[in-house]
Amino acid sequence: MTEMIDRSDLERLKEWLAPKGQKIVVVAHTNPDGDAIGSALAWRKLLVKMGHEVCCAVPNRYPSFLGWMSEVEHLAVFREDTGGEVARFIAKADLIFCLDFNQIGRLEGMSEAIAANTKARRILIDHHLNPPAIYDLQFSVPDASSTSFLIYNIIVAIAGEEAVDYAMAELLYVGMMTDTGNFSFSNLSPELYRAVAVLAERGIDIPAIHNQVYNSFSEGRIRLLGYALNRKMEIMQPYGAAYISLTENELRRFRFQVGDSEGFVNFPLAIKEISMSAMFLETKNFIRVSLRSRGVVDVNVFARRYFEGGGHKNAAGGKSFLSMPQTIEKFRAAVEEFFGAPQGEK
Ligand SMILES: [Mn+2]
Repeated sequence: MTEMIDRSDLERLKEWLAPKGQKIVVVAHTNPDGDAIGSALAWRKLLVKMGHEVCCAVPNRYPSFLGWMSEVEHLAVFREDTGGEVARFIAKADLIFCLDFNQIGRLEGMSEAIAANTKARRILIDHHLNPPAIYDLQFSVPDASSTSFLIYNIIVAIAGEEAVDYAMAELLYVGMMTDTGNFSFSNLSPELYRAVAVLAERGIDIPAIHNQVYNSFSEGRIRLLGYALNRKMEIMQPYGAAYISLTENELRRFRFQVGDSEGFVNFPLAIKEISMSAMFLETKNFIRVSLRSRGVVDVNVFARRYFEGGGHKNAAGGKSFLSMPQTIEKFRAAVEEFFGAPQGEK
């Protein structure tokens, strides 16, 4: 794993971090998940320990099931920062770290604040495919199972294993656990488990973390899941594809909170014959498309080709500006084209 991190890039990073007291922004993506928050807050903590002034921010609020995490009080929410404190900090920043995403356009209003500071160096630490060539330094490792795993390796390379304290261990574990589907996806490596062993040595309570993240649904969320699977899941049997659609009206009925539908897209993949799953979530301005797959089915390619998005081979996302019925129609036609002849006839 450490060999995935370029030595000379690492040396340059160390050089840039050497002068103490710099103003540093650490930003993670919109609709922050466990990996975004875990990696950003762990990295923030190391930078603070190194003597820097750090502003760690995300564009909008994280889901409530992540609200228990250590250090989460140090995470600013740009959309709720009515005093403009975060924007002022960004304007004066020396370094800007972008974690767990690579498209600056994914940052809502924060995109402009970051673009406006033309003197700051921009550094990418991320595991999504195809980063744009806008960074002064980039650690882009699509093979890494999470950004938290990448950050772990960078922290160890810069400051040694002993720099990882209890809070950082907890944060990084959440990121590693959530981005690997609780250590079940295809990108697991022996190095990941070695990292987890170090985190476990810090005394983190793994069963408690698991409970906080996976067994903390609200009543509305579990009822919405039941409704989504029972009433809204459609299966395209010949292609091994499934999809779930949820309109704003339906979400309102279940008192939808941000993050409530997180992970729903994975459930159809629990059906033996299904190897690709999609979810369409209606928001005010567009329909959010989430895609998941198993094995060789590449939803990154699918998302790029049909839904103005991308991501990883087995987990990607995109957008649709059509109505819900039109979006579904487009998806069905896309599946037929993408898979060609129905599976079994090939
Ligand atoms: Mn991630």
